[in-house]
This record gives sequence, C-alpha cells and structure tokens, in this order.
Amino acid sequence: MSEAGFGTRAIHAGQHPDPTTGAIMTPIYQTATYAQESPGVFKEDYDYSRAANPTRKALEQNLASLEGARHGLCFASGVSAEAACLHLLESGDHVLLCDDVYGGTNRLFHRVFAQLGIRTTLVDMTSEQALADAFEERTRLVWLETPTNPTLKIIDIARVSEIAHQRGAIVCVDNTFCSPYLQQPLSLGADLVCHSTTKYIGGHSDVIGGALLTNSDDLHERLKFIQLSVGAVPGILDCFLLLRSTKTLHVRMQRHCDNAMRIARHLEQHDKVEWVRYPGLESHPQHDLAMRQMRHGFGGMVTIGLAGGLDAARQMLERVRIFTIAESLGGVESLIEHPAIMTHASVPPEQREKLGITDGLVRLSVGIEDADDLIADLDQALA
Ligand code: P1T
Repeated sequence: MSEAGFGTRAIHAGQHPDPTTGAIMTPIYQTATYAQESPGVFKEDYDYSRAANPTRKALEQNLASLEGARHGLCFASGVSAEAACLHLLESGDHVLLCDDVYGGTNRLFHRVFAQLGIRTTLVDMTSEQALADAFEERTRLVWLETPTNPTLKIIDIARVSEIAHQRGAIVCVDNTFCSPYLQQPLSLGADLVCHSTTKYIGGHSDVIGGALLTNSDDLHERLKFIQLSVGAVPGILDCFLLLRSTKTLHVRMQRHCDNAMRIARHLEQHDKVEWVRYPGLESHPQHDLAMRQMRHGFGGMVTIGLAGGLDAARQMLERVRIFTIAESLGGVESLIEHPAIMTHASVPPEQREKLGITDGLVRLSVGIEDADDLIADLDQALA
C-alpha cells in the first residue's frame, strides 16, 4: 500500500474487510476490554482499549500512511496530542515555539507545561538567524506550524530541521492547516507531525481529535507509553468517523484550495479590504517557499485585514449568511472568525500586537460550497 497514490491510500490504508463478516467498513469495536483465554494470554495487543483498539488502530495506520510515516498514534484532541509530545521532556528542558500558533497551543506551552519546569521561547521562524540565536543548551524540541495561525506565514521545514538537528533538538510540525495532502513534513526532515484531526482530516466539524505521526521507532515507543499512561485516547465512534472522513480528504482539500484561491484573488481587489494574506498569492512574502514546500494547492485558510478595524470586522461577521461565525476550521462549511476576540484571545495583547493580530484581522476557513455563492456572501457582508 505504501507505493499507492494518496487517494488510494486515503481509502484503503490500514483497513481490511472484517475477518468475521467481510464487512468492508472497519467495524466500531465499541469495547473497553477483551476476553483473555488464560491470564495474560490475549489476541495481538488487545488486552484493554486504552492500550489498543482495532478501530483506533485502523485510523492510526491510515493516518501514518497518509503522512508517509511508519507509526501513528491518535488522541482525544489536537491539544492532547501536543501534550503527549511535551511529556517527552523533563523539567529544565527548553522548547522553541514558532511565534504565531493557535492560541490554545500557546496557552498549553506557557501556562501548563511551564508549571512543570519546561521553558518556552517564542521565535519568528521565518528568520533563520532568529532561530539559530534562540537555541539554549537544554533546547530539546522545536515546534512549528506552517502556514501559521492566523497570519499564514510560511516556515521552511527543511531548513528548520537542519538547524535543529545540528543542535540536537527534534522538530515537530503541526500540519493541521495543510493536512498530509498538501504538505508532508517528515519527508522534509521533521521528526514528528502533529494534527488536530478536528480540522481537515475530520472535515465535517463533528469530531474533536488529534494525532502524532513519526518514522522514529524510539519516539513512537515513548509516545505510545505516554498515550497508554496518560490516557487521552479518542472514543471509538470518533475513530470510525475519522476513518470515513479520510476517504475523501484528497477530494475535499482540492476544492478547499480552489475556492480559497478564488476568494483570495477576489478580496485582493476589494476596496474595503486593506490586505489579503494567502500563500497562493504572488503578493505573499513567502510565496516561492510555499510553491516549493506545499503541493496540489495552498489550503483553505485566508486571512484579511479590514480598513475599518474592529467596527468593520464586527459588521462583516454579523452580516455573513453562508459563512458562520465560529472557532475552528477545515470543515466542509465555510467559517469566519475574529482571532483577537476568539481563537487567539488567550494570547497576551502585546504579543498579538507584535504578530499583527489586529482588531481589523478576520480569518476565513473556506469550505467546499460553490465559490460564486461564497464570494457573493462576502461581498454583501462587506458592502
Ligand atoms: O481543538 P483541538 O483538536 O484540540 O486542536 C487544537 C489545535 C491544534 N493545532 C492547530 C493548528 C489548531 O488550529 C488547533 C485548534 N484550532 C482552532 C480551534 C482554531 O480555530 O484555530
């Protein structure tokens, strides 16, 4: 299966007709535990569902295949997958975190793991010099998102990985905004990939989940131990829903990309819109890097700055009819949000200002509806 194309793997990897009935969809093994023949004698690794479950295993193998990884582990949410990575560290260790990440990620590093003695420094990783200067003796982990959330900066995964490895640190890329269809960080040198499967992988805004993928046997064994010991595992029905979702990931992503590109180009010409940030636009500062690093397209996220500031942003969000005001992203339906008030409210105001998360900044998660309808909706909301 590893030789097959992305769409074939999306539909088949990790899944086999059920040996008992021939059911072609992986059954929902809604069980907490398994009968043992004799004490300690059980089938494969199935002794208890926190440790292993066949529906979860199919999802883990499917996601690993899509990321080009040997191993996959699934979690109850994106942030619990992140927390599992941070549990690899010890008190006194140091992390470099890219400066523009999801607000909840920022909060987890700075307000939860800081209490356990794990120190975090924020770095603008579009600057190699800033990155190189930020390493300390105990820097063990470099964590980045690209495109970043919400300003859509593009970070060079291969260069960051080279620099981190020279300093003895591992690299984890949160690949949520791209999904494995658009970007494959492990092939660019990263050690770990993290996903909020809540987003494009789930694609229907009905599941909260997370995943970690790696080619390292050592990291996998350590993370599996953390998954078992901390226990933030996903529910079995959620695993089933995610398996159903990945079968259409490539088709959905293509439409997200096409719609987002059309909307970005349209808004670039709009007189109420001060600026548009989208990696597929020639005006994006790292457009060339995005062309090299991403494939098939540039994703479904578009960030805009409104000339009228907070008032204009509030009016636009209140007036949309097809777009819905909501946190989250990556679903088939289009969402619109105001990061300073919503997803990034937990980021300190001075840091938001430094990053350019202004009151006029609006983030669009472009869905897979008809692009003409989405454009008409944005136009009437801006009018
Ligand atoms: O919500 P959860 O599944 O725990 O995932 C957290 C997370 C991790 N990584 C990225 C890049 C994310 O965007 C998120 C969640 N983000 C939002 C809810 C949002 O609206 O940006």
